[in-house]
Amino acid sequence: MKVSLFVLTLWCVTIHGLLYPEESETRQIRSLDGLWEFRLDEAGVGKTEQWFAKPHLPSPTILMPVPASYNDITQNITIHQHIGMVWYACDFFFHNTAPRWVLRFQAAHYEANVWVNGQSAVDHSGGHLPFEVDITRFISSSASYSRVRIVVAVNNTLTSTTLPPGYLHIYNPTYRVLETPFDFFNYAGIDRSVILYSTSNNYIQDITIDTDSIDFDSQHVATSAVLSYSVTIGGTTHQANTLRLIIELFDAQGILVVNNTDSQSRLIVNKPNLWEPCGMNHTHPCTEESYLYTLKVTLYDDASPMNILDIYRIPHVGIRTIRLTDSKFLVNERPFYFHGANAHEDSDIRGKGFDRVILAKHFNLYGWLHGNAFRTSHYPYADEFYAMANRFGIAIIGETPAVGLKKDQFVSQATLDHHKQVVTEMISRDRNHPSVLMWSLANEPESGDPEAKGYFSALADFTRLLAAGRPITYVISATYDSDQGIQFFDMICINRYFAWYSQAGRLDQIPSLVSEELANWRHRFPNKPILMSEYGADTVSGLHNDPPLMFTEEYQKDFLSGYHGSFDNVSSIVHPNTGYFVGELVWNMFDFATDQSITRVGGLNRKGLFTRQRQPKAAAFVMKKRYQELEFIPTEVTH
Ligand code: GCB
Repeated sequence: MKVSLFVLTLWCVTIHGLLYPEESETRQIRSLDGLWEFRLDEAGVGKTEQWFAKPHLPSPTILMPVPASYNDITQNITIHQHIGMVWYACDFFFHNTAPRWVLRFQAAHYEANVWVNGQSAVDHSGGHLPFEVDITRFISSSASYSRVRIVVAVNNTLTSTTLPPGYLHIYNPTYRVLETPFDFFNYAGIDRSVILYSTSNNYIQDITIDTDSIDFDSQHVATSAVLSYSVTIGGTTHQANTLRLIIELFDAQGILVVNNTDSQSRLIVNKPNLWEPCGMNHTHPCTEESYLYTLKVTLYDDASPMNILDIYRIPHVGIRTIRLTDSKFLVNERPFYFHGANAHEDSDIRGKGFDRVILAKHFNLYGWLHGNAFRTSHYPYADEFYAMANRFGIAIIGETPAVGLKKDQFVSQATLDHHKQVVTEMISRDRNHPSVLMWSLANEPESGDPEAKGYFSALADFTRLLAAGRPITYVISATYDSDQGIQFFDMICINRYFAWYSQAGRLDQIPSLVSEELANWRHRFPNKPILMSEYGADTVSGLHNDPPLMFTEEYQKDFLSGYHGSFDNVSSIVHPNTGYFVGELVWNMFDFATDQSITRVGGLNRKGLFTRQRQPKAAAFVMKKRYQELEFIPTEVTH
């Protein structure tokens, strides 16, 4: 089929997914990661003094690794706790070997302004999602190579309308404090990779792919699946009448399964291999790979035979369905029970900086723990986390950076608009990942506030139109009888800290309090499954006491175990007919950095099953044993 002009003009009004930069026969990729020039701009004068137009940033500059948060790279406390603007710059030789070049930042926290060769190229607000700009126009097209300078100003100041919000208090010129209504350090800088990639003038701009349905036989073997897809073309329009597409789906062995030439259509896959979360009794262990297909899209120009313009592959197409009943979370029509631990993008020295060493260790520890799920608390993670989760069958609850919302935000149209923008960017980026099973739109808003009702009603209505087949939720700290917003969502996710933030030290109180809490939520919302999205206790590695006292390894073990009986009593897999509880996620997988405070020894939240250096505490072995046992609970097919 011809790619219509309609499709070509549509991209002007649609927000596209910013396809992950993949190398191909037609696309070159160049990493700009490395040591960049860096300096603070404490006086906030860089823009008026036009630092972006100078051959060097004014001294003093230091070398700063990209990607990394800048805070913990030096011994300088001023850099560690800086609030405001910082500047980065890098020069490189650019070889003019393709018609179109795109500069992409995988993320910069929070507000970023980018100049290329002294000219303003792109601005972005929001610290956890990618942004990119076509920089071809800034570069000489006649020379075969040229020197290019990129300058980036990054401002980490949070305000009442950023996500997450923050409040700057200026007590005097030397005493400024950024109050952050959330419990993690506000790491900042260019903390994910910077990439330059090429395309042709006409190029594949966006691809979406979803599993519409799967047919099963009486043994619950999948007999066929229907996938729907859509491809958007970007670029100059003069060739539109002669542009053509080929869409091909390959299996894991690289064998062509099905193809099509429409820009938007359906693919029927016979005897599909399904993507499944690991570690349920009927699937693969979490150390083995889940089944993935590859979608290859080829764009070519019919007017010039064999003129291939662009090739893009999505290497992680998973065939699977998601369906909620009033008491179960079904994946491929089998009850799925989330079990694992949430995390932060956080590690020594790097802060939030993306690092493949940390990524690989994270997933190896997940396999060791037999965890099959985590929430991207409290913001969208680097794309590479989702790619690994697709591969190993780890379920993800993708979360926005809306943590710590209260009345100030609920009454602000600017916040709601920005929240919608972030939801749109997150879903556009992550919708093709089979691992993403649900969207969480916020963490612990003050949802007992009457103003929360209208805010979350509007946000839920907006998100449903984009949700790409996933349920939506937000994570609740409010009480069951005060929450105003979750009525508009599909699932109840609650964070509870009995015997920690309340009933301190009273492990004996946990079972009755947890059971009562779950029963109360169920009573108010009999049609929504419930998940415990956080529970945990700070634990200083190596601190012991018997009987168990708070902060000891013994306490963490007994604290976590204390919750499990109550979970099992209403579990949707232990009690398929009466259960409604669909999962448990420990807070936290690793100790992580926070602001300094009297409750955070050494500036760390120590609720990790593992230390920040990724070594297990005693409770990690308790959780590993429990998760291994959970895998053997047989689950019943629902159709
Ligand atoms: C929570 C928050 C999380 C905190 C945690 C804690 O409820 O969602 O961000 O880190 O409690 O340890 O206090």
